[in-house]
Amino acid sequence: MIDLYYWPTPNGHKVTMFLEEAGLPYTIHPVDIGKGAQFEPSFLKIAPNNRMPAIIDQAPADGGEPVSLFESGAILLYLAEKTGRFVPADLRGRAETLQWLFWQMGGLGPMLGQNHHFSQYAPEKIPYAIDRYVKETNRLYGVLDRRLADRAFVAGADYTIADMAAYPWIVPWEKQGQRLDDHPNLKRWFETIAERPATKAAYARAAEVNPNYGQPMSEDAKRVMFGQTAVNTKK
Ligand SMILES: N[C@@H](CCC(=O)N[C@@H](CS)C(=O)NCC(=O)O)C(=O)O
Repeated sequence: MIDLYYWPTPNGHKVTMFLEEAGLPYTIHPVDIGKGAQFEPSFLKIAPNNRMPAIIDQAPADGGEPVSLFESGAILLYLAEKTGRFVPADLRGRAETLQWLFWQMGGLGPMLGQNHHFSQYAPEKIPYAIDRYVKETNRLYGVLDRRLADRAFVAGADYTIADMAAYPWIVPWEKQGQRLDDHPNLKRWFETIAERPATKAAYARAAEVNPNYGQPMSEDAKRVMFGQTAVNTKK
C-alpha cells in the first residue's frame, strides 16, 4: 500500500498517473496547500521542502521499514523501480528516460510554474516577467515537439515516467499563452496520453479531493503560498 500525500496540481497528477497505470493500491492523504497543510510538522517530517507530492511506501521491496519520499521525479523513479514498469530495463532506454525526466524536473516544471505565477497569480502584471516565461515555455514546447517528431513517446516507442512527468504541465497550455496547433507532434502525444484510461482515472481524483479544482486560486490561498521564507520551514 502506498500512502500518497497529494493535492491536485501538475506535480501531484504525475504520481496519480503512475499509480493508476501500475494498478498499485494507494490511499490519498489530501495536503491542502491553499490552507497551509504543507507546513504541518507531521508533513514536514516526510517532505522537508514543504511541497507535495510525497509518498510513504508501507511495503518496500526490501521488506524493511516504510520508505518515505518527496520530489515527484524521485517518487516516479522509485515507483518505476518498485514495479519494474515505465522505465526501460536496458541501459540506453533507461538513460534516455532519465535524461528527459530530469529535463522535466529541472526545466519544464520550474519554468512553466513561473509562467503560471506571473501570468495568473502575481498581483502586478509585470510585462518583462510574463514575456520571459511565456517565451521560455514556448521554447520548451518546441524542444518537446522536435523530440516527438520521430517517436511516439518522449523516451521512444514506450510510455514512460518521462511522459508522466511532462504531461500534467502541458494540460494548462492555454493559461500558459501557448497553442498546441503550433506543435503538431506535441499535440498528437498530448491527445494520446489524455485518452489513456489511467490518465482519466488520475484526473478524476482531482475533483474528488478538491471540490474547487479548476477554480481560480483564492486570495487566502495566495497569501499562504506566496512570499514564504525560511521561517515557514522551521516549525
Ligand atoms: N520539485 C517538486 C515541486 C513540488 C511543488 O512545487 N509542489 C507544489 C504544488 S505543484 C506545492 O506543494 N506547493 C506548496 C507551496 O507552494 O507552498 C516536485 O516535483 O515534487
